Parts: sequence; C-alpha cells; structure tokens
Amino acid sequence: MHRQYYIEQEKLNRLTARKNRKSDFYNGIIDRYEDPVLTREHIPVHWKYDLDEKTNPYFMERLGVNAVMNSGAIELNGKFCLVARVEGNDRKSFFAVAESDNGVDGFRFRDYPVKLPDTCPEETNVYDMRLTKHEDGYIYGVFCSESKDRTDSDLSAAVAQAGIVRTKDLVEWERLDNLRTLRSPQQRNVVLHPEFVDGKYAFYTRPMDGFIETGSGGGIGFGLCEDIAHAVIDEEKIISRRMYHQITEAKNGAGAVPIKGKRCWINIAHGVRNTAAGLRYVLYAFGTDLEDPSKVVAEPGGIFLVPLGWERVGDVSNVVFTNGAIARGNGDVYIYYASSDTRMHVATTTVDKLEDYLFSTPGDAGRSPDCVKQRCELIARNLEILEREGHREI
Ligand code: M1P
Repeated sequence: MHRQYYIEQEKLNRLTARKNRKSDFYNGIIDRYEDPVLTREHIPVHWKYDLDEKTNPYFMERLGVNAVMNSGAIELNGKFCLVARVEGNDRKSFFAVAESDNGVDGFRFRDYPVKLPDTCPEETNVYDMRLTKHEDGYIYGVFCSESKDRTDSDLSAAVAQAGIVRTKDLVEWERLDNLRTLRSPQQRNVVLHPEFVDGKYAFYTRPMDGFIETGSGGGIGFGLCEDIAHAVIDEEKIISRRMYHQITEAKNGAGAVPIKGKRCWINIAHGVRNTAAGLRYVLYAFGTDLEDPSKVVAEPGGIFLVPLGWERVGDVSNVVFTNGAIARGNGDVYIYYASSDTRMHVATTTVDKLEDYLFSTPGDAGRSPDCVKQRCELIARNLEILEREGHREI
C-alpha cells in the first residue's frame, strides 16, 4: 500500500473521533456546534483513490468529491442516519448514508453509496432527499430528479421533478413513479407528510414555472394523492406564501419532514431573498394544525437560522438549507442543515422549545412603523420588569 494511504486514513480517523462541542452562540431557541458534522473530508479514502500502486503510482485522487451537503435524516436502529447529497468533482450528486451514535459527531459513511434504482434514462442528477418514516411502515425518500429540458435550446435549461423511493433499512431501495403535479410544470423541495391525511398520502410541494424561478408559484403547496406508487396531485393549496419584503420574497421551500409536536406540526423551511450579492437562503419555521396540516396555526416572523461566520462562504455562498431533522422520543430535536452548499452542520433544541418559539414569537408586522411599535412594546414591558426588580441603573 502507498504510504500516503495511511496518512489519509489517519486524518479521517482523527476527524471522526473529534468531539463536537456546543458553540457559545445563544438565542435560547437552538444550540449550535463548533464543527460541521459531515464534510468532504469525511469521505472514505477508498471512494476517491485507486489503492492499487500499479495503476496509481502517485496515489492521486481519481474520483474526487467536491461537497457533502443537503442531507435527509432519520433515526434507525438507535443510530442517527443522514442520507447525504454527495457531489462528485464532476458536479453530479448521489446519495450516501452516514451514521453516528450521538447525532453531533462521529458520522461515518457506510462502505458504499446508495445504489438508487436507475429507472429514468433521462435523469442526469439527483439531490436533496427527504426521509419520511410513514405510518404505512415504509421509509420514503423524496428527492429532486433533474433532467435536461429538451424543448429549450439553452444548454442549462433543466426540468426538476420529485423522485420517490422507499426502503425499510436504507440498504434496499424500491423506486416508484416520479410525482406528477397536474398544475405545476416543475417541482423541487417536495416532502412527504408522515401520516395519512383523509386516508391519503399528503405532500408538501413547491410549484414552479421554471427550473430556478418559481414564477407564478406562490409558495409551499400541500396536496393529497391516493396511490403512492403512481403519485398524482391535482390541487396544490398554498400554505406558506411568498411575501413582499419578507424573507420568502424570491422563493421558499419545505425543508425537514414536519415534526409532530404537542400543539402542532413543526415545519422548518427555507426562505430566499434577492440581494446585490445574489440570493440569500435562510431558515424559517411555522406550525400547522395536528388534524389538518394544510392549516397554518403559528407563524413567527423572520428568520429561524441564518448562515453565520464561515458558514456564509462556500460553493454557493450565503446559504443555509435543511432537508432533515430527527426528533427523538424524549423530545430532543436535531436539525441538520448545510451551509453554502458545501458542508453539513447540526443545531439542537427540543420540541417544547420549538413550540414555544412558534407560538410566542411575534409575527412579521409587515411595515417598519409597526415593527418599531412591536419592539417598543417589548422594551416598555422589559423596562418595567427591570425597574421593579431593581436592575435599572438610572
Ligand atoms: O443553492 C441553494 C439551494 O438551491 C436550491 O433550492 P431552491 O430550489 O429553493 O432554489 C436547491 O438546488 C438546493 O439544493 C440548494 O441548496
């Protein structure tokens, strides 16, 4: 074996043995961590190098990996499992399972990436799988299936659809038909709800006119379908609207599979706005009715999580994106998010904290004067408390 193999393997061992500590970030809502949980440095050495000294005398990377990002998440057999989007040096993404015992460090990829059934010859790229533990007994993976748009002469014109697979163990995967939404030409950021609604499978959708622009698509949609093996949605009801001068102005999209709380379904989504520096992706949250998840019951204003510090820099800078969270039986929640389409992080919280956030954070007041009023009311109440408790220095 080339001596560099041992050096690279040792680096990987050190990385996966490293303890991930909570950072000193505080907002009472989530805890953040010092290190990312998955990066391209976590990729096994034998995925990138040809270990045969005859065919690789210089121990060169033969199949490099550019980024590890947008990961679906699920707890399975006592392990925290991420189904990561791994982007090769050739820009194509594929899925790979990485597991950890505690959810914040020690993630290791399994020996092989996911071998997705290849049923769509026109499909060029797959990414951003959401994993739903459905009450029908299957784990579903819903992901973006991207193909060249042959009707458009523009080389980068593409079509995004929602691909669907199911599994029981994250090893054997069965591919089902892609989702068809009769009223929307394109779909990305589609999420399967974990429970039947009115006896049907329920999807969160994102109607789009084009591949990048949502166009007339008003926000995050909700639709029902009878047959998951040949899923067709007719009507998509918009449940989280894009709004002028809010964080969702340019577009938004469902993120992690909704978490069942005591008072609502907890939805963590992404909102996008345009800036002089390009698009800025942040996370926001809203709550939906436990009986009717198409009905929003809690809508705190503004951002839930933004890229901070070096998270702001990467292949697509100024982006945070989530498509996976794990809620444990004891109420602990692990939110997995990617920064700048480059690496994966975790933020931890609890169901109780998330519900308190959803129901007690003021909504977006809509206009600057109303925002000032909102803040002044908070300040006035607080000054009264500080005065009463003798903390106020006059
Ligand atoms: O580059 C940021 C994100 O862009 C897309 O999200 P959306 O469809 O909302 O624009 C996705 O391609 C996602 O993978 C990517 O992280």
